[in-house]
Formats: sequence, structure tokens, C-alpha cells
Amino acid sequence: MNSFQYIALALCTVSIFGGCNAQLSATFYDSTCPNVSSVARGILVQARQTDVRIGAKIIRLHFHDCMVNGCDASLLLDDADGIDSEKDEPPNTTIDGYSVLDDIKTAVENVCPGVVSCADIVALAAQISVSLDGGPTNPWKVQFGRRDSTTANSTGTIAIPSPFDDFATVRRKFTDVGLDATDMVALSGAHTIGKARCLTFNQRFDSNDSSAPMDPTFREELIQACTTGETLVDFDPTTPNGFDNNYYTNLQNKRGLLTTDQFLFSTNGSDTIPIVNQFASSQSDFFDNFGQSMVKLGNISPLTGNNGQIRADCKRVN
Ligand code: HEM
Ligand SMILES: *[C@@H]1O[C@H](CO)[C@@H](O)[C@H](O)[C@H]1NC(C)=O
Ligand SMILES: *[C@@H]1O[C@H](CO)[C@@H](O)[C@H](O)[C@H]1NC(C)=O
Ligand SMILES: *[C@@H]1O[C@H](CO)[C@@H](O)[C@H](O)[C@H]1NC(C)=O
Ligand SMILES: *[C@@H]1O[C@H](CO)[C@@H](O)[C@H](O)[C@H]1NC(C)=O
Ligand SMILES: CC(=O)N[C@H]1CO[C@H](CO)[C@@H](O)[C@@H]1O
Repeated sequence: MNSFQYIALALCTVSIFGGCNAQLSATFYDSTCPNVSSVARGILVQARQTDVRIGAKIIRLHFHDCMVNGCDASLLLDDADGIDSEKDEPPNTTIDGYSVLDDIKTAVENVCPGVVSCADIVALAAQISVSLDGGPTNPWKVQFGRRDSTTANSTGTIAIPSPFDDFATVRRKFTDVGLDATDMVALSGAHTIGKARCLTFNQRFDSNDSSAPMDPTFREELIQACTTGETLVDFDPTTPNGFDNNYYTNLQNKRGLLTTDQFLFSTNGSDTIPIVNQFASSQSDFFDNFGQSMVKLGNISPLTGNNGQIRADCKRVN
């Protein structure tokens, strides 16, 4: 993070909720590209017909992009001269959704060329995905005005939480970007949709692994399902593609998939436990907090003003 970004983030962190919008605005494209949302939505509706997991993929991509040098679409850059792509780094090798984002970009360029950044398209696509997966119709007001980076930071991917991190490390990675315990619990609720490879949690099959408890029946089901480390398993077996608060009831029942999921509820004395209980008992509290935390996530160190550029092609700098 450069000093400018650090100061922006520090200001952002100390300001009261709602005051932190780092120059982004919900009305940024109202006159220059009023149709951007409907165009993006059309592409996503179509993509979801052949890939019901597309929303999960895009929400995760947005998270990973924002954790590394802020929400600047740096993750979308392919390897090139002077670009050491973030795509090739371990946390990102299973990130997908790039081609649908390219389709949105192409469609948006057709109606308002050179106006909408790739970073904004990612943030918008994540919000639309939540509504298409069964969350609220308009789950939060997407803030716009981000510009795209001209660099990638492959070593910066260390800032992305790993399923093998201990709880203190996961928490630090969130607080490092200004996200508090409520944000961490709310955003982790995205694990109510999508899939994970068995190799990201099969260390938990050793029944002596005491780092986070697991329901023995759930463990047996997973052992049966996990024929290889690459096998994909639903985060939420009940409604795998439905954006709801099942994630939290699963945690209460020791049915969190990753160790890092179960930590939120099973770390003795943790301030995250009452938040899990709150979201388990009220889906609307979860939805409200998820929206607020997604706005905070989307506000991490954006490039604005004359910084960065509006890429013509999300995969390469202009
Ligand atoms: C608490 C720290 C987190 C850890 C350790 C973590 C880790 C993981 C892992 C290991 C996977 C499976 C990847 C694979 O099999 O290669 C995954 C998938 C996913 N993550 Fe997270 N994650 C975290 C937080 C988040 C947050 C904050 C979001 C979004 C706001 C998110 C959204 C997703 C989604 C939607 C999927 C499913 C993607 C798909 O189906 O392709 N995760 N995560
Ligand atoms: C753009 O918006 C206008 C007004 O809402 C609408 O009539 C038109 O069909 C839209 N075009 C596209 C491509 O979505
Ligand atoms: C890359 O990310 C790391 C970790 O977040 C950070 O320390 C470093 O300053 C970043 N490098 C650049 C060039 O932005
Ligand atoms: C758990 O520990 C016990 C006692 O050390 C050992 O006998 C048993 O094999 C272990 N179980 C697994 C699954 O490793
Ligand atoms: C949690 O902490 C309390 C007080 O320190 C202790 O009595 C209890 O056994 C702990 N529970 C677990 C599951 O570790
Ligand atoms: C954080 C994370 O998911 N790391 C995994 C990324 O992918 C490689 C191999 O594809 C795994 O070895 C890592 O554990």
C-alpha cells in the first residue's frame, strides 16, 4: 500500500459508518452510463442459465481483488511485460468468472465506450449476483467511481485469508483493510453459496484435529464425498445456490466447511459468536449487515480522480 492509500484507508476507518465512501458515489454513472446496471444484469441472468455458480465465483473474485492493493481490478490483468499476474498465485488459481466479466465489459463498452471501469463492473456484478442468487432485489447501493490499476501485485496475494490460517491471522487480514469483526462475520456469510475443493478442508477428517469442532455425521458425509482433493463440495448442502442465512445455522450445528468458517462460532470467548447467533436468528439482519460490509469492502483503497485508468480490455492495461 502506498502512503496515499494508507491515509485514505486510515481516514476511512476512523470515520463513522456512511461517512466512509472514499470519493465513490452511487450516482457516478447516472449521466454518463445510466444503463450500466441493466446491461450487466442482462449478461449475468444469461450466464446463470448455464452456470448456476457464476454469482459465487464473481463475489469471491471481488473479495480477492479488493484484498490486494484495493478494489482496482488488478486481479483481472493477465501476465504481460511488467505485469506479474495475481491470477497465477495459489489463492487465486481457482478463481473463475473472468469471461463473464469480459462479456459485461464488452456490452457496456457498446453503450458507453471508455466510461465504466473494470473495477466498478466487478463491484456491480457482485451486487447483482447476490440478488440473482436469492438475496434482496437491491441488496445495497453500489458505489461507483473506481479506476483500474496499471499494475498487478502477485506477492500481495499473501493478504488474502487462507483456509489454513489460524484465527488471529484471519482476523488481522480483515483489520489490515479496515474490516471489523461484524464485517468479517457478515462477509463470510458469502459461504452460503458456491463450492470448495476437498483439499481446502480435508485436514479436518482426522477426528483428533481439535482446532475447530465438526459434527461427526457431517464429517462422515464429507469423507464419503471427497474421493479426491480436487473434488468440489457445496459450502451449504441444504441450499447450495441460495443466498440465505443458512451459513450461520450451519456454524451453530458444527457444520462449517472450512476450519476458518467454524472458528467464527467455536473459538472460545470470541466476539464473533454473538454476531453469528444474531445472523442465524435474523436473515434480514444478515442481509443488512452484508450490504453495509460489501460497501466497506468495495471502498478499500480505490483509485480515483486521475489515478489509474479506464481499461478498454479488463485483461490488459491500455
Ligand atoms: C474468512 C476468510 C475466508 C477464507 C479463508 C476463504 C476461503 C475460501 C476457500 C478455500 C474457498 C474454496 C476455494 C477452492 O476450493 O479453491 C472459498 C470459496 C468461496 N469464497 Fe471464501 N474465504 C474467505 C472469505 C470470503 C469472503 C469474505 C467472501 C466474499 C465476500 C468469500 C466468498 C467465497 C465464495 C462465494 C466462494 C465459492 C466460490 C465458487 O463456488 O467458485 N469468501 N473461500
Ligand atoms: C437503456 O435505458 C433506456 C431507458 O431506461 C431504455 O429504454 C433502453 O432500452 C436501455 N438500453 C439498454 C441497452 O439496456
Ligand atoms: C503488494 O502487496 C503487499 C502486501 O499487501 C504490500 O506490502 C506491497 O506494498 C504491495 N506492493 C505494491 C507494489 O503495491
Ligand atoms: C487419534 O488419536 C488416537 C490416540 O492418540 C489414535 O489412536 C488414533 O489413531 C487417532 N485418530 C486418527 C484418525 O488419527
Ligand atoms: C471455554 O472457556 C471456559 C473458561 O475459560 C472453559 O471453562 C471452557 O472449558 C472452554 N470451553 C472450551 C470448549 O474450550
Ligand atoms: C489459499 C488457498 O486456497 N491455497 C491453495 C491454492 O491452490 C493451491 C494449489 O492449486 C493449493 O496448494 C493451496 O493450498
